[in-house]
Amino acid sequence: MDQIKKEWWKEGVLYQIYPRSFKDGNGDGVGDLKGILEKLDYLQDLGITMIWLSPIYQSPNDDNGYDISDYEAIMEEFGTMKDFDLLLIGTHVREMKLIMDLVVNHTSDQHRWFQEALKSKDSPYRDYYIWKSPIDGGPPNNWKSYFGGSAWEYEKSSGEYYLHLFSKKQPDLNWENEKLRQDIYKMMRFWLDKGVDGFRMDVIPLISKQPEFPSYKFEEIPGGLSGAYSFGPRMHEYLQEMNKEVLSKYDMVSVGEGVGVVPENALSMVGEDRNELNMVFHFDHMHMGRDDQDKFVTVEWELPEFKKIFREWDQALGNSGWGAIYLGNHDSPRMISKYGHSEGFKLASAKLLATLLFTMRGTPCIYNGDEIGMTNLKFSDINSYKDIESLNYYQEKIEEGEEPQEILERLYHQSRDNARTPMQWSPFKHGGFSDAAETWIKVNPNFSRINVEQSQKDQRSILQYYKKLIELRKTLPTLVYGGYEDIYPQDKEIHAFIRHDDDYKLLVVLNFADRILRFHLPGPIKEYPWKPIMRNYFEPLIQPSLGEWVLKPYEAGIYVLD
Ligand code: TEU
Ligand code: CA
Repeated sequence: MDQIKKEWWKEGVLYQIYPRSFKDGNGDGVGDLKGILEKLDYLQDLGITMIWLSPIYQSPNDDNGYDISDYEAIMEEFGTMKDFDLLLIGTHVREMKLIMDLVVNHTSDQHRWFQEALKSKDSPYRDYYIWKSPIDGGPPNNWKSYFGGSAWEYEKSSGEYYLHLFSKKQPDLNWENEKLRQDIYKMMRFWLDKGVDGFRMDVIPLISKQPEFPSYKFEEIPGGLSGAYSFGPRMHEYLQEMNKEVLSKYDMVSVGEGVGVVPENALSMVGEDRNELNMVFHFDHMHMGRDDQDKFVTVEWELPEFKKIFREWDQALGNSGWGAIYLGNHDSPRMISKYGHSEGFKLASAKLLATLLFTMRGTPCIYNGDEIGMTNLKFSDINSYKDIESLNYYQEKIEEGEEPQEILERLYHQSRDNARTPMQWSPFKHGGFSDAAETWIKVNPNFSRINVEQSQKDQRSILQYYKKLIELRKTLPTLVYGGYEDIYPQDKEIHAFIRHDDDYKLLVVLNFADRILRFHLPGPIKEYPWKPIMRNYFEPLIQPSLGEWVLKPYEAGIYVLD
C-alpha cells in the first residue's frame, strides 16, 4: 500500500465557526469578529489547529453571508478589515490556521458586477452571469432552486431570465467567462497574500453548467438537484486552472463542499495526482435520515447504512485522496439530535459520536457548539425562524394547504436554524453570547445547563472528553494515517472497527443502542488482549470471558492491542 503523504491539514483538527452566532463582541445581538478574537484561547485550549469561518464578507444576508456583495470587504455587522487582521494575527500567534469560506458559484444580487450587468445587455459584466431568453413565454428549462421554486428569475427590463441555483438574490456566476475566472483568482490572492491558510469552497462542484442547459428528470437522477447540477463538463478544467494559477502557489489547504460528490467521482477532484483540491466534505451520511424528495421529512436510518457510507468513502479516498469527517455543520440539525440521544443518554451518546469523529481516517471537523452537546431548538412559530430555506419551505407548504403545526414539526427536526442558535458560553443572559436586549435569533433555553462555563468545571463533561480525544489523536498517528477496517459491518447496533499501522492496532467499539448489549469480538481478534485507552464510561469494562464484552447504552471505547 503506497504511503499516505503527510500534511498539516491531515494531522490537524478543524473547527467551523458560524460567525453570526458565535460571540457578540459589540453588544448588538449579532456575532462578530471581535467576539471570535475573545474566544481564540478557548479554541486553542480545546486543541483546535484550524478554524473555518463561514462567510464574513460584505453581504445583505439574504442567505446569511452566502450571498456576497463585496469579496474584499468585511460584513459591517461583523466588524472591519482591521478586526479581521487582528483575528488573523491572534489565530497565527496561537499556532492555529485560518480558513475562509469561498463562495464563487454565485454572488449577491447586490454585488457591483450584477448591478452593472443589470444596467445593459452590453455591459462587460452581463456575461459574468447566466442569462437566457424566455422559451414559450417562460423559463428556459425546468431547473429548480435548492430553496424552492424555479432556478430562473425574470428580469423585466431586459426581458431575459437569470440563473440562481439558490435564492433569487444569489445569481450564479458564469465560469465560462475567462475574465470572471481571473477576477475570482485575483480575489483569492488578496486573501492568501494577507496570510489566510485555506479555503472551504462552497458548492464548488456546481460551477460548470451543461452548456445546452437541458431540462432534467430530477426524480430519476441519483442525488436529485446536486446529482444533476454537479460535475459539469468543465469543472475539472476550472479547478485545475485555479490550482495552477492560485492554490499551488501557497502553503494552504483547499476543501471542497462536495455537493454531488460520490465515492466513484471523489478522487477525480481530490486525488493527489489531480492537482485540483486537497480534501472534500461529502453528504451521504448527512442526507441519511431525511426523505430524498423532501429534505424536511425525517425518515428512520439504520446503523449498517451509516457504516456502509463511512466504509465506502474510506475505500474510495484510500491513500491518494482525503476527506473531512464531520457530523454537524450550519446546514444541518445538531448532531446529537440527529444521530444521538438528546434526552436520556445525552452525555454518553454525545461522547460516542465524538469518539467516532476523532478515530476515523480523515480530518475531523467540529461544528461550534457540538463540543458541549448543543441540541435542536423547537420554535413555536415560524417568525422565530430566520433561514431562507426554512421560510421558503414553510410558505410553499402553507400554499399547498398543509397544517402549520405539521410543517413546524418538520422544521424542528431538519431546519438549518437548529445549528444557528447562538453559542452557549455561560448560564447567564443569552447564554453569554451577547449582552444586547435581543439576539438576532433565539438562544436555546437549555443554555442554563448546556454551556461552556459549566462544561469547563465538570471533568466528566462532553467538552472535557473532546479535549482528551483531540489530545489522543495528536499523539497517535495511527488514528490519522492508519488503515481502517470495519469488523462488524452488518450489526444493527454496534459499530466496531480497527485502525492499524506498523506501530499500533487500535480497536474502536461503539454501542449505538440505548440498552446494554453483549458484544463478541469476531474471529481471530477475540483472543487478543485489548487494553482500554479511553472510554466514555468511568465504570470498568465488563469482560465476563475473553472475547465477550457487556456494553452499556451508548458505550464507546478505544482499545489498543496489548
Ligand atoms: O450549501 C450547499 C448545500 O449543501 C445545499 O445544497 C444544502 O443542501 C442546502 O443547505 C439546502 O439544504 C452551501 C452552504 O453551506 C449553505 O449554507 C448555502 O445556503 C448554500 O451553499 C448556498 O451558498
Ligand atoms: Ca455584534
